[in-house]
Amino acid sequence: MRFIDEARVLVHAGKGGDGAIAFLREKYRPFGGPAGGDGGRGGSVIFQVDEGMSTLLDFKYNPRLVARDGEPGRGKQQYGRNADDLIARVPPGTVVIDEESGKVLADLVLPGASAVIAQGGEGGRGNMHFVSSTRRAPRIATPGKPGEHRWVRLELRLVAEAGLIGLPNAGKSTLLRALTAARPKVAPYPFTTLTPNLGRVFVSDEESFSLADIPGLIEGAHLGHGLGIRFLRHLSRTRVLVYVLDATATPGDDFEVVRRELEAFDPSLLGRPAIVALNKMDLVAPGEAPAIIEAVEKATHLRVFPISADKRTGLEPLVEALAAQLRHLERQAECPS
Ligand SMILES: Nc1nc2c(ncn2[C@@H]2O[C@H](COP(=O)(O)OP(=O)(O)OP(=O)(O)O)[C@@H](O)[C@H]2O)c(=O)[nH]1
Ligand SMILES: [Mg+2]
Repeated sequence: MRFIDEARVLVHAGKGGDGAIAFLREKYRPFGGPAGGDGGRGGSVIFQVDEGMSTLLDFKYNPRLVARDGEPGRGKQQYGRNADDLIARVPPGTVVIDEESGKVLADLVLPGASAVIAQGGEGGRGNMHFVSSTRRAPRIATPGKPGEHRWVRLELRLVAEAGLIGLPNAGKSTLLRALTAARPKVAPYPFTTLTPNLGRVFVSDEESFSLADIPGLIEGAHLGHGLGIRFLRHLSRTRVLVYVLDATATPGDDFEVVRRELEAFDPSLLGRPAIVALNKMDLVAPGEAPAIIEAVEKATHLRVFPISADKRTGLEPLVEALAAQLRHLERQAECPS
């Protein structure tokens, strides 16, 4: 399935049905009084989270969401039927932005969360409401109100608690495969991963967290080099960053490159809690490992976990540290001091 994380969509709610002008005409009551009913409400356009979805692809094929109009009122005091709302399903993490004002209309994260993005028009009132002592046979009814309509931009920001970032080929996708059931492609060349991938890490029976694999960054990504930096948007909800560094390359320098690109996208990312997964340690001679680890600790000022994503060694302490960090942040969020 194609991963699409941006879309532009027209939302158009239904118009309310018009109120009716009608009079009761019965055999023995030729002028039985005004009996025009109200029009029905127009359908609204509602966006709702569907946990099973992971892309905005549907909206590429169907960029116009038009709800039905309400039915007009009828004689004999009959109301027009309300139109059904149009429910558009979106993946968790979808942000709905009004194109004209740039305002965020909804940020839909939790399963089942929903928001009315275009409100259906109210139905008009039939002439049966306009009777008064001086106006016995009103020929007045009001028209249904138009439905709201607007262009909106949809942006998907993955709901990932932790995110893997690093240069191409560092082993991010290999690590996601080792820790989760996700199956991103792995290959010995840069830019294997072209779109973010999401998986769930199970720490224990009761504890798990979501982990995103973000496509590789290179020097100048903020200038459009490589795949650029737009995928960094998917880090906006992550609470912990994992710098994946290749121990056989120049991990200290690579860290700086990645940091500069993060800063260019959003400086607040630099303040995000982070740890280092120093990868490909299976290729490092045992005698050299301590010096490399120490050098990376010095360069990054972060906790460094030597691992081999490929051989699946050193993963347990890494997962435990991530889980502990997330637990800690959760406690802080619950009782901020
Ligand atoms: N020896 C060894 N090779 C590894 C390890 N982790 C990953 N590799 C290899 O490194 C290459 C790149 O791995 P990927 O997981 O595709 O790297 P990536 O960071 O996802 O790369 P991009 O998607 O291009 O950004 C592949 O050939 C992997 O098999 C490791 O721990 N040890
Ligand atoms: Mg990859």
